[in-house]
Amino acid sequence: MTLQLAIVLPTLNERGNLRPLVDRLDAAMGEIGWEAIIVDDNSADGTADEARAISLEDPRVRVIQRIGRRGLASAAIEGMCATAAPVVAVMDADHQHDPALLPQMLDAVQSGEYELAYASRFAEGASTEAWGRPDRVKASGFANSLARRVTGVELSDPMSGYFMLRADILRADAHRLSGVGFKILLDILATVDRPLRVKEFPLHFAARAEGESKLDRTVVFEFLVGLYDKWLGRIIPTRFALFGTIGAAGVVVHMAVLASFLGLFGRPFLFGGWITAFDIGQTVAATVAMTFNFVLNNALTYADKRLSGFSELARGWAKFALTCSVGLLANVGVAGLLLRFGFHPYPAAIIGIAVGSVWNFALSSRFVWGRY
Ligand SMILES: Nc1nc2c(ncn2[C@@H]2O[C@H](COP(=O)(O)OP(=O)(O)O)[C@@H](O)[C@H]2O)c(=O)[nH]1
Ligand SMILES: [Mg+2]
Repeated sequence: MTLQLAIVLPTLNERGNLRPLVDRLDAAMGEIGWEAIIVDDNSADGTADEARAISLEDPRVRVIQRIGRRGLASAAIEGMCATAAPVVAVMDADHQHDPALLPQMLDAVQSGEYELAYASRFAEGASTEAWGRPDRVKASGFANSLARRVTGVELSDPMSGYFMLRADILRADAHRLSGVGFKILLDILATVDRPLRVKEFPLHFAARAEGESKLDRTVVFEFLVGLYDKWLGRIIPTRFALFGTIGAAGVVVHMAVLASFLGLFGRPFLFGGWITAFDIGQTVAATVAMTFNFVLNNALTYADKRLSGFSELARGWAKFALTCSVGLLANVGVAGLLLRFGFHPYPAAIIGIAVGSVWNFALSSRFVWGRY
């Protein structure tokens, strides 16, 4: 049987879902030659071990276990580049995507009439009732029309995670994909220079079988991040833009906390004047603002590499605090130096802030949300 289709299954803690999914793939594919590539980001629940156990019995199932890496988009890209199959598909491993659509999607792509097929939760005939997540409904008409503008293709569900395309098209542009965020379909369509011929299949979107969703940024937010990344991401990288915006909000939080602290305790000098209420207020405000930044960056900027659980969060917070305190020194040092070279205080302060932010970003992306 010749290999016709590779099904890429990015996984993060999907151990219990794998065996039943492989059975369903087997049943759905019938006589078609296929392989499944499980791309696991070193899940704590032993998903990769389970995948290897399945692979021993059924060599059509292959495993890529990534160490110290995170992210759905990059996992999907690596999986799609790790096969010789002429057509590649990506789907969730949590049973939300019905494998029964695979043969029809493959027909559409193999016929040559279409270059890409995808399953839409919002096409005519699709349903999402079984999903049970009314909070995560379809992107707005506005978002969809923006998607049309960047991709040149009419899509009812540009955020779909279930699609299939010719492998050569993917490989030709794989190096230009951003890999940021989760919505790789949109990324592919926006990156390929011409509008692809796309066939849409209505999907009956199911509730996930086991485990929990990792991707709970809102659809609209996700979408805006994707668009920003395409348009301006090359000038100011997307993550840095998010990080900087959150940092600016952090300054507002800092000022608000400081103001309320001084409002409450502004009068008395403490410890004979050595440590003032202002010093304490400034420390409290900085701690609150830094924690605020940590929480928001963890939820948004690094949603795809999110830290979770008490010990991971505590360690992340401590590393973030350390990074920021060094960033603060750099900020003050640079600003002070510029002042001495005759800069006006405000531009000096702004350059100091910029240097501090770049430092914070570079270090935290590596040591807080990076490898390990
Ligand atoms: N390799 C890898 N897979 C991921 C990551 N985040 C999510 N996934 C997998 O991607 C698929 C979609 O994620 P899911 O949590 O179901 O998102 P939702 O369907 O939008 O709720 C699932 O199979 C997840 O296990 C990641 O960082 N790395
Ligand atoms: Mg899912």
